[in-house]
Amino acid sequence: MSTSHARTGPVGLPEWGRCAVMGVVNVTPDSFSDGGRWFDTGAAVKRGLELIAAGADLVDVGGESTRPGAARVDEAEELRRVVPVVRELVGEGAVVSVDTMRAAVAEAAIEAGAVLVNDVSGGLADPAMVPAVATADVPFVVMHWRGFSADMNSRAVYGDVVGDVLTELRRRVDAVVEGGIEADRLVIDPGLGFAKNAEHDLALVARLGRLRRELGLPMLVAASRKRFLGRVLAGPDGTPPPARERDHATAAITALAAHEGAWAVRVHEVRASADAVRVVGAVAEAGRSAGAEGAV
Ligand code: PMM
Repeated sequence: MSTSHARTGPVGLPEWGRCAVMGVVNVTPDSFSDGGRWFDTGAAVKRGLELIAAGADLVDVGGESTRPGAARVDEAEELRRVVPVVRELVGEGAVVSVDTMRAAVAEAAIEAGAVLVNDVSGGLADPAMVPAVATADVPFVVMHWRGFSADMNSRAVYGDVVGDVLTELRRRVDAVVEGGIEADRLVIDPGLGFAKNAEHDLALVARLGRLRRELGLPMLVAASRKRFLGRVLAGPDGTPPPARERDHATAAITALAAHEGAWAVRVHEVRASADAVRVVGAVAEAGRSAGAEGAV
């Protein structure tokens, strides 16, 4: 496995020179965090363009909900939801990634202009995925995943969550490289909320820098509106705020992720995260200048 790259992101995508902001376009009736608000093509495209206007560097289009307990959508329906939205957003000049576990959907989205495949199963759900991405030669997100959403909560069992996620991700990265995807096309993702409880997610966020350094690959962090943030923000009676009231908390994770050198964050509301990334960049720059002054 390759462990270092001069680039900060995967080969095949623009270099943004800072943590990129990926805006989420869920073309689903049942996503846990935005509840189907962007379900038809026109509304989904409009949402994608709004996210770009708010500062998104790329948009991630998905047609299958992966919220805990979610049932799978069939392939024809997923294609129907995703492909026209990808095509229209690409036509508007957007950099588009496709969030899918299916090779056929990835292929159709790439054909429609998508330039990144974001597979939450890291190629495990569909054996045709890795060969399809290898052939298309596009960047690929390998997320830590232990099984489908229907029963993933029962798989949230770890000895040492950070060590176990590292080991399992490393194994997956080796497998996809073995399967023909170039290592410099890969992005890793700790898979917050996937077969993980709030303590697991927080422990992983606390060690983002270690995950990035030890795997030596660009890292995507997708904490946006997730349950662990609801747990952190819960009132005295333990009731978490609804998903849409977790955007400030999401921006806090963006600042931490950017500080730890994440390649990108995946978020539902872009503006606060784009601002957080700019602030982290300005502080880093000031730190470098202060360091240089100190050296004079
Ligand atoms: N989480 C969701 C969907 N897609 N992709 C990546 N790479 N990482 C994630 O953690 C991830 C993802 C689920 O969240 P949503 O339903 O709010 O989009």
